[in-house]
Amino acid sequence: MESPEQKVVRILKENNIDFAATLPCDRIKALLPLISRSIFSIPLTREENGIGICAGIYLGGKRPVMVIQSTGLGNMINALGSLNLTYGIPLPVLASWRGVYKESIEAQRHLGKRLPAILDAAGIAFTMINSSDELDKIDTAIKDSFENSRPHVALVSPAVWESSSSDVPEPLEIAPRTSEMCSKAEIGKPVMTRYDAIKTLAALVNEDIIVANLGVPAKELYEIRDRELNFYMLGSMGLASSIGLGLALAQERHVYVIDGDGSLLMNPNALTAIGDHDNVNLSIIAIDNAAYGSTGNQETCTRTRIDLELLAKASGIEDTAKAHTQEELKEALLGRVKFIHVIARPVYAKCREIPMPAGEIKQRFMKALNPLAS
Ligand SMILES: Cc1ncc(C[n+]2csc(CCOP(=O)(O)OP(=O)(O)O)c2C)c(N)n1
Repeated sequence: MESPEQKVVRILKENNIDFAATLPCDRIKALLPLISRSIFSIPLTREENGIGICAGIYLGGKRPVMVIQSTGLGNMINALGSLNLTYGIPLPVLASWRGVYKESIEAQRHLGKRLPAILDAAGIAFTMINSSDELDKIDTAIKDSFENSRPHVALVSPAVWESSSSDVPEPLEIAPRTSEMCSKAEIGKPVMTRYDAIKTLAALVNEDIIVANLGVPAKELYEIRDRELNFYMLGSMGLASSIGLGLALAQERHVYVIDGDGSLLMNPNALTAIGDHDNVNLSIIAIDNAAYGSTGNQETCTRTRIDLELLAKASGIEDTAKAHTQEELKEALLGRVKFIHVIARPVYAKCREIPMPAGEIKQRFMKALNPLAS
């Protein structure tokens, strides 16, 4: 007889899910290995980062799902609102719903019991699944998400898995390995501006994708060279490189991401996720002006302490470079270096707003990427 876990995997497969971004919950420890055996799985380190990766996967023409613990929804609300709901990007989320059914962990209860009200207030569609008899509702939730281009959360009660075997899968063997990091970096006085760096990139791309970070970077790219293969972020700070990773995983063009020091420091999980995926067709251009430039140049800790290139290396990204000049940046871009640390001057530029609503940015981009899709 089909177990509840097997039924969930069958529903995911029947809905042509290509990628599953996951973060564990004890209640779904039998489900997760079953999913990863038949669907390309991306282990997450923070759920919000999964929103960016899954958005990139969808924009790249593939179908993602997220499988997480319901507590993670608390880490996702801004991104669900400012990315998925703003652009109309689908995302089915299977959330192991903690805090409400036979819950022994006190810390789960506060958020868990309020989740339906929180999702409702945030305008996020959700379905409660209280027993294994209701698992077909997952199918309906996934279809709703893709047909209506919106996130849809299935809150799956632990009651669903009560009849399942509680055997814990054997842990993977840990292979011995050597890690080595030897690096001395000089960060000189900045000469380039972010505008110079974006101009250098925009002059080099042809069939490549550019994902531009929110705020001034997106507006500068629009002004320098608007093109259909530019994806302009309007919100979801911290997720530019995550969207880039999802795009690189889902399709074959090279993806350049214009990211910023403030944004990368908000979500360094993006770097560990990229470091976890070898050979992706992705270059992160981390424009480090040592400031939250778009909000008035408030300083970030790259001014004195943190070297983003070393952070990238420590996150597992081996192919890195620093660029102080447009010539150095050009060389790194042509070499498709994975992480390019651009040392830039903070300039508080006033740029006009991008005169395109989010839905149009998405549609134009997806059409250019896959002209045959409807
Ligand atoms: C969660 C969240 N916090 C704060 C902001 C406000 N905000 C928008 S852009 C930005 C600065 C981004 O700085 P950085 O990534 O360094 O890029 P820069 O503007 O310097 O190019 C901030 C703080 C936001 N949009 N979202």
